[in-house]
Amino acid sequence: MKKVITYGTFDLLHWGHIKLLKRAKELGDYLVVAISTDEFNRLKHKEAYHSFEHRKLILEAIRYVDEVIPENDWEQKIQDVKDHNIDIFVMGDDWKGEFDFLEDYCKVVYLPRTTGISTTKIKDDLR
Ligand code: C2G
Repeated sequence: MKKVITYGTFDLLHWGHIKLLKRAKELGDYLVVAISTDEFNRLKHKEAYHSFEHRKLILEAIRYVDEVIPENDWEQKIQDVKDHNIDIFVMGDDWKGEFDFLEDYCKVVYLPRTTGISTTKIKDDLR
């Protein structure tokens, strides 16, 4: 079984997130999503509208997602890859290069980010 992992806040879930999760799942058989906790979002200077618990509930309802774990800090990725026997790490290419250190532990794939949508755009448009 080929296991894939990806990380993110996934706030105000939109079709760009879904396209990322769909493509990530297509790279393997099992997709783990590490969702940033509210505390870690503060470290990322991000303010999520939905709480961690609610973002977790939403992600767990997505057909492409097999497991959701918390992302508490920047340092946990290597341990996550080991603990979950991950074969492929996936992120949108706005992060290209940032996680190449994981290549010692698993395949690293950056997927093209979906243009025309973002949580920030949603907030701005609604304002
Ligand atoms: N994404 C995308 N297209 C968009 C918006 C987001 O492909 N229009 C992707 C991002 O590239 C990322 C994932 O969806 O791979 C989640 O996006 P965010 O919730 O914004 O994640 P981010 O805050 O970048 O957190 O340790 C890594 C961080 O937790 C990543």
